[in-house]
Amino acid sequence: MKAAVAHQPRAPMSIEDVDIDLPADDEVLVRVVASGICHSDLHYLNGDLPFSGPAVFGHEVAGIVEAVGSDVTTVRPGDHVVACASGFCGHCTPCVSGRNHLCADKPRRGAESRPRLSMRSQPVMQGMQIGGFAEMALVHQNYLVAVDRDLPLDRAALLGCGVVTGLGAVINRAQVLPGSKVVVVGCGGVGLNVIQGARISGASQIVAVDLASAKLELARKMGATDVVAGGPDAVDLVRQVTGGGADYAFEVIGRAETIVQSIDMLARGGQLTMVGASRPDMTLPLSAFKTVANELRIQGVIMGASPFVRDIPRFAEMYMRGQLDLDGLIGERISLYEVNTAMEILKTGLQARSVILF
Ligand code: CND
Ligand code: ZN
Repeated sequence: MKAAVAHQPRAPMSIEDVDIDLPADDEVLVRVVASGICHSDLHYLNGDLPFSGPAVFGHEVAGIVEAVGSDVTTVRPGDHVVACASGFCGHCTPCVSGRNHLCADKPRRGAESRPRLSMRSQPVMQGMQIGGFAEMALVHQNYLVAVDRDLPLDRAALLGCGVVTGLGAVINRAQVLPGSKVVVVGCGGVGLNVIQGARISGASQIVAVDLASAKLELARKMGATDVVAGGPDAVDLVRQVTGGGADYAFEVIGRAETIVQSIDMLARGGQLTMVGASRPDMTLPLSAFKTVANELRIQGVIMGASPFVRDIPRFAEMYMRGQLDLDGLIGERISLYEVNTAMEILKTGLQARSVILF
């Protein structure tokens, strides 16, 4: 099968033939129909996060089940499915505590087993155990959920990361209350879904902050009531429009400067949720005094703290009922051969999600 193969950081991926194994007992072979391009893949390709090539990235995937292993009970051939990086074992303490996004024993093939992906008999790393920049993906059944066949698969793909991460951060982690004031710093594929989550939760004011004016326009379409240009003046402007700061801030970029800005945008008693991924060695200058005196709450969230097998079908239904906008999240539909150009566009921040169609 054809796949976009990353051999090293800071170099373009190349479209090559990659061998994919048959499903093991608990695995599912998916014919990929759509694969979204998330900034988390760019963090690896940029060299912010380590990987050793060759590797196939791509984790925002929707497709059709082609074949299943003998122990697979959750999906059948022909089912439409969405993959999610929050694969879970179902047995560890986080899983049995209802937090399977924090699974401590994520299912994977061990080093002693044949690799799922290979090239010229050498193993190929499968990004986030999904490897979605490819015609086929071989994944553990607990990385998949079936969705309604009426849901278009290009939009379904977005549910697997950008939507679950953004909506989940608001609904599952921050638990934004109706009538509150929310600021969202960074309005990309994930941030736009934080805005939608705030709208759905009944926030009375949603302030979007981004460097790109095109993103701010899109943010308004997703529910932002006010927009503020990113940069050094953003904190003062947000404090002005909110009349003293937001009840909830979401940082959806992963940069120290914007995290500090997001904290400074909070009203007393406010809560920051950090969504953006950063380099493992990045630290923050945090005022301990202000954090205590203003009773600030600062937390992280991974994959929207989402029990995705529950949430993805729910979010799909919200789309079908017109409560969630997925159509406006797609900036462009591309072929696998345009994946490097799409990564370059992602770096500029000018466009919403690019989705590869197979
Ligand atoms: P994307 O690149 O689409 O969006 C980032 C946005 O931030 C763009 O619109 C930029 O214009 C904007 N931006 C950049 N710098 C600034 C600035 N200084 N001030 C204001 N706006 C700025 O990225 P994405 O939406 O795909 O992902 C966003 C982050 O979320 C990224 O770090 C990704 O890795 C992370 C993420 C986290 C999780 C999780 O589970 N916590 C899951 N998926 C993605
Ligand atoms: Zn992602």
